[in-house]
Amino acid sequence: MRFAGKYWLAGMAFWVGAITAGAQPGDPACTGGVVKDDGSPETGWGWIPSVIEGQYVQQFHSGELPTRNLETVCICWLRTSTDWELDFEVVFYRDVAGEPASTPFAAIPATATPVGEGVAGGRFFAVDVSGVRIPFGTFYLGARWNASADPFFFLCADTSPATAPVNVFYIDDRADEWTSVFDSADPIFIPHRAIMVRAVASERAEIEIPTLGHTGLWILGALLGAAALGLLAARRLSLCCTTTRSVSARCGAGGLPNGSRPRSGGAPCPGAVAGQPVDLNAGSRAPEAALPAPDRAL
Ligand SMILES: [Ca+2]
Repeated sequence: MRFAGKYWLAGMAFWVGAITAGAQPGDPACTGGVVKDDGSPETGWGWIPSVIEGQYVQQFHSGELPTRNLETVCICWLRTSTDWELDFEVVFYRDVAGEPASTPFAAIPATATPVGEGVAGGRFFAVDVSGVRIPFGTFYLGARWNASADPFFFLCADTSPATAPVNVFYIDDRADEWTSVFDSADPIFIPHRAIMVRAVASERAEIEIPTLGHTGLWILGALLGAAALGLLAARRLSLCCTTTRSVSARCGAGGLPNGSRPRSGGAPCPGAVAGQPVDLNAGSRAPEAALPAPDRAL
C-alpha cells in the first residue's frame, strides 16, 4: 500500500512543484537553531487521503545543538486544499542501527493555521516543545499527521542543489518499516536535499546530575539494608538493657530478646537473668540496706 502513497505523492509533488516557488521563513522564531534547509521550498511531501498516520522525519545530532534541552521546533507547511488548518504532531525518535526507532520518545500535538496555499504559501510554524530532552547522538525529528482527516497538506521540501543532502525517513500506518529517501526507488526523491524542519535548543548550560547506574544502586541498597539491620539489632539490645520492668518479658538470657541467640563473644546485659527483669544498675550498685522497722512508738 505504500506504493499507492508514493505514486500519488509523485503526482502531487510534480503538481505542487509547478507552483511559483520562493516562500520565506515567516516566523522570526524559526530563523535560529539547527537549520538544514535554505528557507525556500521547491515542493512538498504529503500522503494520500487514505493514510491515517503518515510521517516524515529528518536526521539530527545532539552535537548540532548547544544543549539537549529543546525549546522550539519549526515546521514549514503548505496546502493545495481549501482547508487551511492542520492538526499534526511533532515527533522525536531515537536512532536504532541507523534508522528511527519504532516508537517516538516524544510527540507534541500542534495546529498550523493558516497554512498558505501552494509552494509560495509555504511558511514555518513554531511549536513549543520545551521539556523535550534529546538523547546523545543521532535522533530524528519531524511530523506526523492524519491525511484522511486533513488531506492535501504538505511538509515543505527543499530541493535546491546548493543545499547539503540530509537523510529523511518516511513511513505510514500500513508500512512496517521506515524507508530512507536515499534508498527509495521513487524518483520523486531524486532531487531531495532536506525537509524544512528546524530545531531550537536552550542556550543555558546544562547541569549534569551524576547517576549511580544499576550496579551502584544495588551496592547502595545493600549497604543501606545492612545499616538498617544493624540499627534494629542495636535498638533491640538497648531496650533489653535499659528497662527493668515493662520490656523485661521480651528479654531472655543475656539481655537479648526471647527467642534470639546472643552473638558469639557478645556480653550479656549486666544482671540479666533468663525471663527475669533486667536492671542496668544491678551489679554496680550496692544492695539497698533493709529499711528500718517502722517506729511503733506511740
Ligand atoms: Ca530551496
